[in-house]
Amino acid sequence: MDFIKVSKDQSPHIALIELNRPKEFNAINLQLLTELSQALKEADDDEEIRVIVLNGNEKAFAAGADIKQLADKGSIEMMKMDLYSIWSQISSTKKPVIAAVSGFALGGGCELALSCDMIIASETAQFGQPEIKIGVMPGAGGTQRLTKAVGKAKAMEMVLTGKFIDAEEALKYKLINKIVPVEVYLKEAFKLASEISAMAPIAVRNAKESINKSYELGLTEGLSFERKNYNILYSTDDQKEGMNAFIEKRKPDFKGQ
Ligand code: CO8
Repeated sequence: MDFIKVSKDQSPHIALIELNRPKEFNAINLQLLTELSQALKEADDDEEIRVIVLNGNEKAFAAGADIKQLADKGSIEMMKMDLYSIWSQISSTKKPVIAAVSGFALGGGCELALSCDMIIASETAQFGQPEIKIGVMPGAGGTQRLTKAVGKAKAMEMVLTGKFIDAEEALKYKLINKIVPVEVYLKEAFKLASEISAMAPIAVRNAKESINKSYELGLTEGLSFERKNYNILYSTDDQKEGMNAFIEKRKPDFKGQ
């Protein structure tokens, strides 16, 4: 892979996926998007991996889609490129994905962070949907996920003016989980990933799926979905291990079975 780095050696159950196009502020071109989708699929299919951390670099998580690649495109070409089906791999990843965001998360970069399950931000992080300034609008979930995260008024302001918000404002609007100094933002994302990776993987997966369903279903259907995902956990070894470990006053050893 040219634009994506994957490492699994920091922790036995955590995959670190990093965008690696630093000169262009990690602008997302078709190749980067394809490689990212492939890396996420591989980590999702890897039995050893329980949590994925997605990182850019200190200056930029990603400055959006590669404007130079899109500038001369027509609507039919955009349809044929079908970036959306590649993009959908990102949001359909079953394992938790934590975005470690420092510097710019703009346009498709902000949408990429929003497609993750949690965001740990450095104090230099800036989030924005500046597409309006270049004659378009968000096209990878920005009008939907951003609105659900920050509410209509702030989403309208961000999307219609293209103005960025800093980490403090992002925290105030519940877009992110935590702000930490830039020197430790990746370490902090790993800390969170590590906590989650100690839990029962199938329970984590079902819980993530159920929370995401709350965006799509009404309360009655959502509760019914949750109940099915809950009941099914009673056929896992990890449920027996977790409950017995509590009763026996010891730490559970979850196997993902
Ligand atoms: N695309 C291509 N190149 C970029 C991008 C980008 N998004 N962002 C930065 N670069 C390049 C610059 O062209 C420049 O290259 P060069 O050195 O060859 O001239 C280099 O990175 C450094 O950039 P700057 O000189 O501009 O650096 P500054 O520090 O002055 O500014 C910014 C940094 C603020 C990040 C600025 O570069 C910027 O505003 N970038 C564009 C941000 C933007 O508009 N993003 C939205 C893009 S559109 C989009 O994301 C639509 C998503 C739809 C996805 C659909 C998929 C399914």
